[in-house]
Amino acid sequence: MSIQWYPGHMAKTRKIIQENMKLVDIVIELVDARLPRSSRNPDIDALLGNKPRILVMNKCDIADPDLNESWAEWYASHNIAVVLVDSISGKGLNQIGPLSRELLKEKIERDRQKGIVNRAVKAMVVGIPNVGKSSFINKFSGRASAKTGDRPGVTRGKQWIRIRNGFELLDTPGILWPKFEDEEVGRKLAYTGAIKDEIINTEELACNLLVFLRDNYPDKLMERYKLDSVKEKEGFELLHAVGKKRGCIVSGGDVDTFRASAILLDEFRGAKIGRITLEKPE
Ligand SMILES: Nc1nc2c(ncn2[C@@H]2O[C@H](COP(=O)(O)OP(=O)(O)OP(=O)(O)O)[C@@H](O)[C@H]2O)c(=O)[nH]1
Ligand SMILES: [Mg+2]
Repeated sequence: MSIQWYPGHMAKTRKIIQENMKLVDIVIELVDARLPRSSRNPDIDALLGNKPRILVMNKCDIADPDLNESWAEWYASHNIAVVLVDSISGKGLNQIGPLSRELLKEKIERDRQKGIVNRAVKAMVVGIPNVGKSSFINKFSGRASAKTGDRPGVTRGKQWIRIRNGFELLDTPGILWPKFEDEEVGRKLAYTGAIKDEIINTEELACNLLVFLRDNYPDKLMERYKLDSVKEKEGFELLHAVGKKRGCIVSGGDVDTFRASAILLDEFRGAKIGRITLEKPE
């Protein structure tokens, strides 16, 4: 997969995140619940150091409910505070306040001894492209959120969003990069739309996705495309079958596999095939 981030760009992003991190009490790391491992930045742990963190499994509404639970347990067992969130409906967002105060209880207690109470929790959101950072910030902050403006002496012109539940959010999220070098990771990211289609071979991608669905969610695949059987069928065969069912036929009667691929990927991304998670915890 020929996807490259320029090292200079990566270094710059890292520097921005590191600078912003000094200004916040807690980091809210968003991952895609359909890809709880591959949608994480591999250097995130080193980048965050000891900074308190909440891991938000976003888009939980379109991920496999059973695997949502398994992943949440997996993260909890690795001492990472985790919340399942749907940033469209807002589900799960109400857990973030109490969880943050729990994680920050020592700091809150130190503040209290100094006579400071009810100080807003300063947070920043980080995550890879398309994971839902903007949606999360909008929903979490509420429509009527007000920018608190520049804070002289604290930041160089950074904007904070003060929100009703005792938080101040940095209004620009930290954009992290996923681990593109690993072909399997790249493919999974592409299934979800986190990588632009123009730079990938969509037919190859669709075939790979069909093989994954055949092996992991055969019933959903059969149901969606009214297929009698998917067992032992190769990816391209499945793509043909999907194309046929969807009337992707070119003159001469051949299946337009390019169009079929676009349909499949589109329907996968829109969760029309069902709630699917692309990886399991170890
Ligand atoms: N079903 C579902 N869709 C979501 C959720 N959160 C975000 N989305 C969708 O995911 C897509 C990307 O969301 P954004 O909020 O733009 O993501 P982002 O991380 O800000 O993306 P960049 O700014 O490109 O880095 C949009 O189509 C959102 O509607 C969620 O919790 N559930
Ligand atoms: Mg955004």
